[in-house]
Amino acid sequence: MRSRIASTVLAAALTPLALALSVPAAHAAPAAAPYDFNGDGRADLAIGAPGATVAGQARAGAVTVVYGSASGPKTSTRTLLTQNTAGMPGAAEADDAFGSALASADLNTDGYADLLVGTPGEDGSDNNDGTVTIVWGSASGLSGARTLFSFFSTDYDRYGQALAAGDFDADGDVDVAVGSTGPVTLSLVAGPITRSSSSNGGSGSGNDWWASANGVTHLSSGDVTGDGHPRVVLHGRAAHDGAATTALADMKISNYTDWLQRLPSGFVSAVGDIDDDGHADIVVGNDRETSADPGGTLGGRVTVVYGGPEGPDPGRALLTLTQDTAGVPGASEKGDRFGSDVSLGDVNGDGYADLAIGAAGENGSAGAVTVLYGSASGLTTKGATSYTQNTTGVPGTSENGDRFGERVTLTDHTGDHRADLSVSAPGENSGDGAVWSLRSTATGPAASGSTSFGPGTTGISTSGAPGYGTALNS
Ligand SMILES: [Ca+2]
Ligand SMILES: [Ca+2]
Ligand SMILES: [Ca+2]
Ligand SMILES: [Ca+2]
Repeated sequence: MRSRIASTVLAAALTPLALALSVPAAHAAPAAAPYDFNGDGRADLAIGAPGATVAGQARAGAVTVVYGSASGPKTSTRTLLTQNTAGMPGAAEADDAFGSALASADLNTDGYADLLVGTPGEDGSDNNDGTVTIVWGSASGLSGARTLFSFFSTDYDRYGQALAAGDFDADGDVDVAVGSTGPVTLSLVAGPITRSSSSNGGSGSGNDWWASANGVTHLSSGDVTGDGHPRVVLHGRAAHDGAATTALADMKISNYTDWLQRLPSGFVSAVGDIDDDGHADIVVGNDRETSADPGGTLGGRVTVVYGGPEGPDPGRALLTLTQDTAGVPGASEKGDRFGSDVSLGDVNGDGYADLAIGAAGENGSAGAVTVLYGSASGLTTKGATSYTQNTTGVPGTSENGDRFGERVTLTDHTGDHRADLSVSAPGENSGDGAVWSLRSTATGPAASGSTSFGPGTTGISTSGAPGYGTALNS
């Protein structure tokens, strides 16, 4: 079933001549990997605290970036970002919620990854218009910023509540996809985007698949077909019954909303190549109970959709995982929220993407995280491991309401080509929130030697409920 309620398109201003000139010169720096803001080959960790009080303004929001090192994210090297930081557009105001969404790519291809920060509560032409800030990478880390183009401000609110970056229109430069609420719920801002560039156009659309009241609530992307261009996974809630809706879009097509491919429904997703066949695979998390979502499951579930040349591979069965699946640690219990977040990355360095799954509701919302491993035949439960704050070697103690696993990210912070596991618990210490980082070895994330830090360590006020870790590297 295809449907489209509203679709408006701005003509792209890109000319064939500009395209020809965009071929990189021989001396150009190779684009940095996402989140490597200082270009040292180690990805850095960005942590959103949208509930943070800034200069007395409640819930203005803050982001800390902790730089990678040979031993993992190193809190002594960090950058604190708010809308009051010198060089940042705007000002920290109550309920802006700066840091609600994060994404990264080397937008200006200078060898330093750049950071995109969503501020959905920013007031503009009306309340909660929303804005997106680009902060530029450099050899010394993040510094200097600009505001991302926003084409339809009267037609949407909460612009920046979801973000993804990639060459979505397949013209050779990095674009930004932005989720919002209102008649326009998804915008494509066309690259190239540099410190001084003017707009290269873009498009915006809405769709009955995701109700305008909730809009596009989450985005992920990856090369599902193996053709070198990323597809976008969209999440929202359906207009007619509020059910989670998830679809795959090819934004190379101008009327892509007419050609959406429906995916198993959920609220979050990750894209990566679990079986290393050249087609990235899609993992969708749905942490709701059946009473809260028509696609829900007791305790929550995660579904793996294997990629193929046309998108989802029709020759491969969906793999549905719950805590009752044989080989998955734990048991499905009401409110576990298995699938509160998902992340894909090659934890053990064998070439197959591995999967981290948050279960933020486990044990009275103390929370837990499970890691499952990829293989040539797909995701397996062999070696499946769970981590909590009570795991030996992991700092802290599991307490009700911590929500450990609300966000997870598999990112190589040490530069050894193994993705390390970072986990947030936004409920830690009555809503202060905190983040844990576990270095990966050939046998997976090591609890021994793992570290933890919270807002106070990185310069953020613990007034109110900052919710440190509400967003992490995506
Ligand atoms: Ca780095
Ligand atoms: Ca850059
Ligand atoms: Ca694959
Ligand atoms: Ca692996």
